[in-house]
Amino acid sequence: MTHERILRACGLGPDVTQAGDHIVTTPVDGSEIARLKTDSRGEIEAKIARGAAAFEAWRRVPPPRRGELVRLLGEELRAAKAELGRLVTLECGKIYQEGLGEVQEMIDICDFAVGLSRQLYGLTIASERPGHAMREGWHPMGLCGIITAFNFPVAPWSWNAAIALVCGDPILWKPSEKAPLTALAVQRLVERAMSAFGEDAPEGLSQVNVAGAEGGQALTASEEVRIVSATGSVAMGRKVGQAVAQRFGRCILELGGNNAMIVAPSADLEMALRAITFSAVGTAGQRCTSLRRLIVHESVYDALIPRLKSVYEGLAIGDPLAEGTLVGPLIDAAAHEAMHAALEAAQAQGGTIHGGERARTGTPEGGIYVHPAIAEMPGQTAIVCEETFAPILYVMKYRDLDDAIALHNGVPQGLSSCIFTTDLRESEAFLSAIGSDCGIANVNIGPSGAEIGGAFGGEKATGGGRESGSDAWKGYMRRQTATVNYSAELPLAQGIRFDI
Ligand code: UN1
Repeated sequence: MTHERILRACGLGPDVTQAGDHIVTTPVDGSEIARLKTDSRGEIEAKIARGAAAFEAWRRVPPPRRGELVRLLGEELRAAKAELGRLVTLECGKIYQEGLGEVQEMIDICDFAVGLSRQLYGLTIASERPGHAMREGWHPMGLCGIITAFNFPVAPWSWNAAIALVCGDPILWKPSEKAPLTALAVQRLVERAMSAFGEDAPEGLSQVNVAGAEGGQALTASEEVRIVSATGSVAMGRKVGQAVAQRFGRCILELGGNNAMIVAPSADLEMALRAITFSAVGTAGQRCTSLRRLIVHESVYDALIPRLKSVYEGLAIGDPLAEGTLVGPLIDAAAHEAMHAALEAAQAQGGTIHGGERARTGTPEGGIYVHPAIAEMPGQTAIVCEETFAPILYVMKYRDLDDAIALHNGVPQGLSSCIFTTDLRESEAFLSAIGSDCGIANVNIGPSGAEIGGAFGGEKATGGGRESGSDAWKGYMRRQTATVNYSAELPLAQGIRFDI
């Protein structure tokens, strides 16, 4: 299928793709696929004002009715799964299976949010005063700005959007400059869902702002944007976090990861091998949950690492739209430079590198395809503590589990983690208060590929935010504690006497 047909199948004709001068290229072959119109600062301000106005109407709509809009969006996504999955692949280079998986995450979170729309539960609390009732309730918060990254161009939007919408918050999306087409395609689906829904979906309820960094800055600066949920680098998150904290806005940050797996002596190595490969080379190592560090017990190192190297040698690298490909391209030349620099640093720090070079046979001209790299390291050197958004797996040995956990936690980031073991003592220790310090901790599965039902996010430099399932919805609402006195007396709390 030509690039143009993939775009058209998602409703993106020349009226959209040839409307301006922001050039979008595909990492598949480096070719230009669109020239988009970008929003000026004034247009972004106008969108913020429209979103804030939409809040006035949307917060009045009962939550289960708001859920109906998200149900309709889920239906649109189901119908468009194949086309949208293909566009995800075209725009960010992940293989088609993963493109489909990303759209499935969107469908799943819509289903979750529909149920949630009837379950925004509060609490009743025992009051210490006679004839008083105390309760805690949740109210809509306001306009929610959503900043997304190129590597997951649509799913993280949906984790925020589906939940924010049922919580009563309008949404304004600033997609990555590298992946705005998927955002425009999704916005079309939202608009279809809105017209099927009826007139109680206000204009401005869901908007997209195609812009560079200034688009994100407008969201972080405006008092009207009550919540800013941002996915991206630690450097970006630091700026967003500070700007939003300055005005006492709320931030939900999902930043970098430097995810590790501990392979213990009792591990099922067959399973570990598959999990390592999927999580280290999937999305060409460009997931925030990608496996970047492998901490292997010295007793199984020689049974595992040579096999891993031979699996790596046989990986199908190439066109991500082609059936059977497992590793697609890097997003751009800058990603390749970062990978190259990291491998040079790893070597200088005592590492032995396998793979990492350009893959030129059987790969589309113009794209940047690499052989995923394994770097056997003498220890957790400086470069291992950095997140390089590329398929580099640093491998280290350990002898004692406490040391392995210390190594595991000894990096700035705290997103996802896992252990392969069949020893209950080890797995429980890993999940305990003295185990993994990450937001996500798994046993006998890799660190990537989380389901939407759990809260997604991590600690330390990962930013501390939680999105998606569990009670992450509370981040999109304001909490209200209410006390009602139904007696004819006015007793004060704490037994204070204040007679007038
Ligand atoms: C990301 O890379 O920003 O857990 C998100 C996973 C996916 C989401 C990754 N469900 O790997």
